[in-house]
Amino acid sequence: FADFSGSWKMKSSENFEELLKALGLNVFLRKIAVAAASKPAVEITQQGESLSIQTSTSVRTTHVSFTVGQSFNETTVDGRPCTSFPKWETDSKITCEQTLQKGEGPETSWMRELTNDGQMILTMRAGGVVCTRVYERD
Ligand code: TDA
Repeated sequence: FADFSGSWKMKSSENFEELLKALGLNVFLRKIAVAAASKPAVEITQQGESLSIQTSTSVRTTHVSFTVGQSFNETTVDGRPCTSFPKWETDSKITCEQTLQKGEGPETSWMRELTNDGQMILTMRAGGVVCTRVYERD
């Protein structure tokens, strides 16, 4: 399997605000989130199929640890508790479907892929909206 380990910085982001809109965030929170999310620092450690991902921004830092093939608890981008199920889509791509623990909302998922040229692509979905963020090693 691919090794996602490393320190990553974001190179480009598409549709992040649209994603937040699909999640129901009001314009005030969206502006704060978009500004914060424009400079994330992502730190990944991986051992075999177990990953630990810390994403730091000025307003929020999240930390998730999971093993591909096993469900785990995390939160959606808008902070709602969900159960996630990560699986290998290819040997360099993890797809993760999320199920809200309570309440209703659009279907959400994320995907992380390591490209041949060493970039990482994070794709996040909410309903029909797809946000794509490209990272390179710091
Ligand atoms: O991994 O590139 C990523 C996604 C980073 C998302 C950062 C979100 C920042 C703040 C969200 C605040 C939501 C407002 C309630």
